Amino acid sequence: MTITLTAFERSPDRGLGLARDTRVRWALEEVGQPYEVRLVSFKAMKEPAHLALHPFGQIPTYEEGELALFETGAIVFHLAQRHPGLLPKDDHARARAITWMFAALNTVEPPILDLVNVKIVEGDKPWAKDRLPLVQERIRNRLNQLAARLGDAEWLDGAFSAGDLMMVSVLLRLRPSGMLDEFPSLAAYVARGEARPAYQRAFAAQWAINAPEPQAS
Ligand SMILES: N[C@@H](CCC(=O)N[C@@H](CS)C(=O)NCC(=O)O)C(=O)O
Repeated sequence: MTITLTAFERSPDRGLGLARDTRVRWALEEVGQPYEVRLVSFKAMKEPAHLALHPFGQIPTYEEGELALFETGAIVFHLAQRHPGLLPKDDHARARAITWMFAALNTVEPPILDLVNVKIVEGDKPWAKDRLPLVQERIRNRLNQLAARLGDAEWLDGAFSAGDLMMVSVLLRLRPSGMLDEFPSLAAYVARGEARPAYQRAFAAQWAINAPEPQAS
Protein backbone atom coordinates (compact mmCIF):
# COMPACT_ATOMS: atom_id res chain seq x y z
CA MET A 1 0.00 0.00 0.00
CA THR A 2 1.38 3.41 -0.92
CA ILE A 3 2.48 5.61 1.96
CA THR A 4 2.04 9.35 1.36
CA LEU A 5 3.42 12.10 3.56
CA THR A 6 2.78 15.79 3.40
CA ALA A 7 5.65 18.26 3.64
CA PHE A 8 6.20 21.98 3.17
CA GLU A 9 6.16 23.09 -0.44
CA ARG A 10 9.11 25.23 0.64
CA SER A 11 10.51 24.70 4.14
CA PRO A 12 11.31 27.91 6.05
CA ASP A 13 14.61 26.34 7.13
CA ARG A 14 15.86 26.32 3.52
CA GLY A 15 16.92 22.70 3.53
CA LEU A 16 18.40 22.27 7.02
CA GLY A 17 16.08 19.30 7.41
CA LEU A 18 14.51 20.65 10.59
CA ALA A 19 10.92 20.47 9.38
CA ARG A 20 9.26 17.48 10.96
CA ASP A 21 8.70 15.51 7.78
CA THR A 22 12.43 14.68 7.96
CA ARG A 23 12.02 12.51 11.07
CA VAL A 24 9.20 10.56 9.41
CA ARG A 25 11.22 10.17 6.21
CA TRP A 26 14.12 8.95 8.40
CA ALA A 27 11.91 6.36 10.11
CA LEU A 28 10.61 5.17 6.75
CA GLU A 29 14.17 4.83 5.47
CA GLU A 30 15.24 2.93 8.60
CA VAL A 31 12.48 0.37 8.09
CA GLY A 32 12.90 0.27 4.32
CA GLN A 33 9.43 1.45 3.32
CA PRO A 34 9.03 3.46 0.11
CA TYR A 35 6.87 6.56 0.30
CA GLU A 36 5.54 9.44 -1.71
CA VAL A 37 5.34 13.07 -0.67
CA ARG A 38 2.61 15.58 -1.37
CA LEU A 39 3.90 19.12 -0.99
CA VAL A 40 1.54 21.67 0.56
CA SER A 41 1.69 25.44 0.76
CA PHE A 42 1.10 27.31 4.05
CA LYS A 43 -2.26 28.40 2.63
CA ALA A 44 -3.31 24.87 1.68
CA MET A 45 -2.34 23.60 5.17
CA LYS A 46 -5.12 25.73 6.66
CA GLU A 47 -7.79 24.70 4.15
CA PRO A 48 -10.48 22.04 4.70
CA ALA A 49 -8.86 19.28 2.63
CA HIS A 50 -5.70 19.37 4.73
CA LEU A 51 -7.53 20.08 8.01
CA ALA A 52 -9.45 16.85 7.46
CA LEU A 53 -6.09 15.08 7.72
CA HIS A 54 -4.49 17.32 10.33
CA PRO A 55 -6.82 19.15 12.72
CA PHE A 56 -4.11 21.72 13.55
CA GLY A 57 -3.27 22.51 9.93
CA GLN A 58 0.35 21.34 10.10
CA ILE A 59 2.73 18.96 8.39
CA PRO A 60 3.58 16.16 8.27
CA THR A 61 0.59 13.90 7.75
CA TYR A 62 0.77 10.21 6.92
CA GLU A 63 -1.64 8.28 4.71
CA GLU A 64 -1.57 4.57 4.13
CA GLY A 65 -4.72 3.18 2.49
CA GLU A 66 -7.60 4.07 4.79
CA LEU A 67 -5.32 5.10 7.64
CA ALA A 68 -4.53 8.78 8.10
CA LEU A 69 -2.27 9.93 10.94
CA PHE A 70 -0.78 13.17 12.17
CA GLU A 71 1.79 13.88 14.96
CA THR A 72 5.28 12.65 14.25
CA GLY A 73 5.41 10.69 17.51
CA ALA A 74 2.34 8.68 16.50
CA ILE A 75 3.58 8.20 12.95
CA VAL A 76 7.05 7.01 13.93
CA PHE A 77 5.56 4.77 16.61
CA HIS A 78 3.16 3.27 14.06
CA LEU A 79 6.06 2.51 11.71
CA ALA A 80 8.22 1.14 14.52
CA GLN A 81 5.46 -1.23 15.61
CA ARG A 82 4.73 -2.45 12.10
CA HIS A 83 8.24 -2.99 10.81
CA PRO A 84 11.40 -4.37 12.36
CA GLY A 85 14.34 -2.06 12.93
CA LEU A 86 13.22 0.67 15.29
CA LEU A 87 12.10 -1.10 18.46
CA PRO A 88 13.79 -3.94 20.34
CA LYS A 89 12.02 -7.29 20.65
CA ASP A 90 12.54 -7.59 24.41
CA ASP A 91 9.45 -6.19 26.18
CA HIS A 92 11.30 -4.07 28.69
CA ALA A 93 13.81 -2.71 26.20
CA ARG A 94 10.91 -1.87 23.88
CA ALA A 95 9.05 -0.02 26.63
CA ARG A 96 12.22 1.93 27.45
CA ALA A 97 12.75 2.88 23.79
CA ILE A 98 9.14 4.14 23.67
CA THR A 99 9.82 6.08 26.87
CA TRP A 100 12.70 7.85 25.12
CA MET A 101 10.40 8.79 22.24
CA PHE A 102 8.05 10.45 24.72
CA ALA A 103 10.94 12.05 26.57
CA ALA A 104 12.22 13.56 23.32
CA LEU A 105 8.82 14.99 22.38
CA ASN A 106 7.46 15.86 25.80
CA THR A 107 10.45 16.84 27.90
CA VAL A 108 13.28 17.88 25.59
CA GLU A 109 11.51 19.39 22.58
CA PRO A 110 9.30 21.97 24.40
CA PRO A 111 12.13 24.14 25.79
CA ILE A 112 13.91 23.90 22.43
CA LEU A 113 10.77 25.12 20.64
CA ASP A 114 10.57 27.95 23.15
CA LEU A 115 13.94 29.17 21.92
CA VAL A 116 12.55 29.54 18.42
CA ASN A 117 9.51 31.31 19.85
CA VAL A 118 11.47 33.79 21.92
CA LYS A 119 14.00 34.52 19.19
CA ILE A 120 11.75 34.63 16.14
CA VAL A 121 8.03 34.50 16.85
CA GLU A 122 8.20 36.82 19.89
CA GLY A 123 11.47 38.51 18.95
CA ASP A 124 9.88 41.97 18.65
CA LYS A 125 8.17 41.87 22.06
CA PRO A 126 9.61 44.17 24.73
CA TRP A 127 10.15 41.24 27.11
CA ALA A 128 11.84 38.92 24.59
CA LYS A 129 15.38 39.98 25.60
CA ASP A 130 14.69 39.30 29.30
CA ARG A 131 13.07 35.95 28.56
CA LEU A 132 15.85 34.60 26.34
CA PRO A 133 18.33 33.74 29.16
CA LEU A 134 15.59 31.92 31.08
CA VAL A 135 14.74 29.79 28.07
CA GLN A 136 18.43 29.08 27.39
CA GLU A 137 18.92 28.07 31.02
CA ARG A 138 16.02 25.60 30.81
CA ILE A 139 17.54 24.05 27.71
CA ARG A 140 20.98 23.79 29.34
CA ASN A 141 19.44 22.04 32.35
CA ARG A 142 17.74 19.50 30.14
CA LEU A 143 20.85 18.91 28.04
CA ASN A 144 23.01 18.48 31.13
CA GLN A 145 20.60 15.84 32.38
CA LEU A 146 20.46 14.12 29.02
CA ALA A 147 24.25 14.17 28.62
CA ALA A 148 24.61 12.69 32.12
CA ARG A 149 22.32 9.81 31.20
CA LEU A 150 23.91 9.19 27.80
CA GLY A 151 27.39 9.15 29.33
CA ASP A 152 29.79 7.69 26.80
CA ALA A 153 27.21 5.28 25.34
CA GLU A 154 26.55 5.27 21.63
CA TRP A 155 22.75 5.38 21.95
CA LEU A 156 20.34 6.05 24.81
CA ASP A 157 19.50 2.45 25.68
CA GLY A 158 21.51 -0.22 23.90
CA ALA A 159 20.95 -0.46 20.16
CA PHE A 160 19.71 2.48 18.05
CA SER A 161 15.92 2.80 18.36
CA ALA A 162 12.97 5.04 17.58
CA GLY A 163 13.84 6.78 20.86
CA ASP A 164 17.21 7.83 19.43
CA LEU A 165 15.65 8.78 16.10
CA MET A 166 13.29 11.13 17.88
CA MET A 167 15.88 12.49 20.32
CA VAL A 168 18.42 13.21 17.57
CA SER A 169 15.69 14.88 15.48
CA VAL A 170 14.72 17.10 18.40
CA LEU A 171 18.33 18.01 19.28
CA LEU A 172 19.06 18.89 15.66
CA ARG A 173 16.69 21.82 16.01
CA LEU A 174 19.19 23.39 18.40
CA ARG A 175 22.05 23.35 15.95
CA PRO A 176 21.42 26.80 14.38
CA SER A 177 21.64 28.36 17.87
CA GLY A 178 25.12 26.92 18.53
CA MET A 179 23.93 25.57 21.90
CA LEU A 180 24.38 21.94 20.90
CA ASP A 181 28.14 22.52 20.64
CA GLU A 182 28.22 23.38 24.36
CA PHE A 183 27.56 19.66 24.93
CA PRO A 184 30.20 17.73 22.97
CA SER A 185 28.84 14.29 23.88
CA LEU A 186 25.37 15.27 22.63
CA ALA A 187 26.82 16.88 19.51
CA ALA A 188 28.64 13.59 18.83
CA TYR A 189 25.41 11.64 19.50
CA VAL A 190 23.56 13.79 16.97
CA ALA A 191 26.41 13.35 14.48
CA ARG A 192 26.12 9.55 14.86
CA GLY A 193 22.42 9.82 14.04
CA GLU A 194 23.12 12.00 11.01
CA ALA A 195 25.76 9.55 9.79
CA ARG A 196 23.23 6.74 9.49
CA PRO A 197 22.57 5.94 5.82
CA ALA A 198 18.81 6.13 6.43
CA TYR A 199 19.15 9.67 7.80
CA GLN A 200 21.33 10.64 4.86
CA ARG A 201 18.68 9.45 2.41
CA ALA A 202 15.94 11.28 4.31
CA PHE A 203 17.99 14.47 4.42
CA ALA A 204 18.81 14.27 0.72
CA ALA A 205 15.14 13.81 -0.17
CA GLN A 206 14.08 16.96 1.69
CA TRP A 207 17.15 18.86 0.41
CA ALA A 208 16.06 18.10 -3.16
CA ILE A 209 12.94 20.15 -2.43
CA ASN A 210 14.18 22.80 -0.02
CA ALA A 211 17.75 23.65 -1.04
CA PRO A 212 18.12 27.40 -1.54
CA GLU A 213 17.99 28.56 -5.13
CA PRO A 214 21.45 29.44 -6.46
CA GLN A 215 21.97 33.23 -6.36
CA ALA A 216 22.16 34.94 -9.74
CA SER A 217 25.55 36.65 -10.09
N1 LIG B 1 3.62 18.05 17.33
C1 LIG B 1 3.55 18.08 15.88
C2 LIG B 1 4.10 19.41 15.41
C3 LIG B 1 3.89 19.64 13.92
C4 LIG B 1 4.43 20.99 13.49
O1 LIG B 1 4.64 21.91 14.31
N2 LIG B 1 4.68 21.11 12.19
C5 LIG B 1 5.22 22.35 11.67
C6 LIG B 1 6.32 22.05 10.66
S1 LIG B 1 7.73 21.29 11.38
C7 LIG B 1 4.15 23.12 10.94
O2 LIG B 1 3.37 22.55 10.20
N3 LIG B 1 4.14 24.45 11.14
C8 LIG B 1 3.25 25.32 10.46
C9 LIG B 1 2.10 25.74 11.30
O3 LIG B 1 1.99 25.32 12.47
O4 LIG B 1 1.29 26.54 10.80
C10 LIG B 1 4.31 16.89 15.29
O5 LIG B 1 5.26 16.41 15.92
O6 LIG B 1 3.93 16.41 14.20
